[in-house]
Amino acid sequence: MEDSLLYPVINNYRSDQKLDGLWNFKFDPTSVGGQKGWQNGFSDGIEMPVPASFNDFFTDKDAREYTGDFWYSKSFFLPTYFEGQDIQIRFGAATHRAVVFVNGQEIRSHEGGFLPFTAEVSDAVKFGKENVVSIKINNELHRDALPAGDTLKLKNGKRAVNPFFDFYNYSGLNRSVHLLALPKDHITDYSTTYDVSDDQATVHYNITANTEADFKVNLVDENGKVAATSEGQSGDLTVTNPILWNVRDAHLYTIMIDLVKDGQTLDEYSDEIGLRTIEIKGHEILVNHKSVYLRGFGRHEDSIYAGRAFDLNVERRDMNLMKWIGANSFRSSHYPYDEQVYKFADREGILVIDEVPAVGFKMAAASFLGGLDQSFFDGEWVTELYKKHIDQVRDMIKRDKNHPSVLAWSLCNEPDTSTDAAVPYFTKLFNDSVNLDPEKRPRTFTLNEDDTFEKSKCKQFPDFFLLNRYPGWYHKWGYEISDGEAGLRAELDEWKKSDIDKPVVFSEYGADTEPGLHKLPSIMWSEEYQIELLEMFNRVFDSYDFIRGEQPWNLADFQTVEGNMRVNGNKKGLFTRDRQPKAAAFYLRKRWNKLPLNY
Ligand code: GCB
Repeated sequence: MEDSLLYPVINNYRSDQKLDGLWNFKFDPTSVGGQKGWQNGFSDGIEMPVPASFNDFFTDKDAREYTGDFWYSKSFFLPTYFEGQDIQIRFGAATHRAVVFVNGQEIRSHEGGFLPFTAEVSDAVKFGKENVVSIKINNELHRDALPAGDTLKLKNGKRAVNPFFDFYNYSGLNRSVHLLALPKDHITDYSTTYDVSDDQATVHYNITANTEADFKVNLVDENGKVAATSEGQSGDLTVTNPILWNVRDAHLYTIMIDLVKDGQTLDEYSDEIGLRTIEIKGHEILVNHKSVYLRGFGRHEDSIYAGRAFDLNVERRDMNLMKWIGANSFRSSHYPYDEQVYKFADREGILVIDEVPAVGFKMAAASFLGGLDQSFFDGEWVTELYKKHIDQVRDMIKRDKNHPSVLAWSLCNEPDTSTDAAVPYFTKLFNDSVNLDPEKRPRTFTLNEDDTFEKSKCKQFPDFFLLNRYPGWYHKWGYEISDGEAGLRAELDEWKKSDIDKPVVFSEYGADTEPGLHKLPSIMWSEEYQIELLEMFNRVFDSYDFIRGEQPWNLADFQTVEGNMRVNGNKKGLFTRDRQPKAAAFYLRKRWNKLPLNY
């Protein structure tokens, strides 16, 4: 687990300089970079933008599909006034595993392509001089890693990935790189929990630091007025007549933490938080004790040219589209997104189901793309996989716990839960993660079609259910869609009859739709069929009280591996990949804007 995953800030004690821009880039297909001294930096590579996935910049297929080791290198100047401070380089994401070098010295390695990690480089840097950072990255897929897949060797000697998941293996430095200078004695983390009533809210806080110290804490409202103060490493901040953070009606307070030694402030960290509670009661999802019906999307970080790079412009557009259509939530399918996404959601009052990159834990998913037919959790890779899985759950919760927008943690997408081998795996995962979130937000995973009410052996674990269902598309499609509806109702009748009194959210359903394809009467792939499929699901949702949310797949079209099931990617978006509406978006907008919040 990372020591600190606090998002970088600039103040009197902390400096944050982005190392984004052009880096030098090289493929290393035979893994000889280390022998050739690339850890010392190089200047004979390709100029590669950061943050970005390297893939779609290339015009030749070998480069776009490149699988194996690759390197980035950049020089940076470190001013003498940083001497005596803790110098760190923070990588927002490197897909999927990385080794960091500074001035030739190996600093650390990291596994996991969707979460940040920090290299402590104070002992390796030179002040008042140019320094070189190099990073060796590897983008192979394995069954014992997240997300799961295989790496194949083609007869021509090239490597290729076989992802057990349906999104392109975009690779590289997909998020910003930060050069940080922190005081030697510094705050490493903080967390909050909340009690709220109509006229009072209490923030219980807890701070960690790399030293023994005193702490002063202020809570400041949006007008800059101090709403509460406290002292000590943990304590309470009580606000009378608080303005609560509510869904689509967000209000943020700033928590300002000072680390003090001998009466002198040595560090300060401030962050925006929202005063609100989250609970599951019976089949209701409650925010501030009030029921919320989720409407929104599964999404991807995906756009043209830069692939999976975080792009503030795309995110701004996506947030506007979600507001326009009347969404109040999304799932960060199938990996934790860039921190700035959660900051947006905090400000817009949008709830997030935060998902760890545990996807592809199902051999049927592999066979969808030509794989094997066995239980995923019987595999010899499971012990190693589990270590990485729980490690990334820890880091995700550590990184995102202070966002008011985070509603719940999704610990896996569509695992194979219909076999006995899944039970010990998920028993351990749910036990080991129970205390990670001080707020104890609900934990869940998505269940796919094979994991029906009858077949899943893991229904005891989630605090609420996320169902991914595709009648009308992957089965009972086209003219047979009425049978798809009947099947869905039959399954939901079983849920209803059972003693499971927990909310069910439909976290995926949809139809691939080619924008501009119109047909009367509808056929699959036409804009008309996408609307008919959504209408069918909505009729079903409206018939069952315990369904507490609808998140069709996907907000926008996105890139996948090529194959006979995909025409230039997955087209189940309500919006195109360039974020323009399909006809179904107008249909959904009407429905969602009519539904009350607690529908
Ligand atoms: C799923 C997966 C998602 C796919 C989707 C589809 O069940 O969770 O990653 O993209 O189906 O469209 O096939």
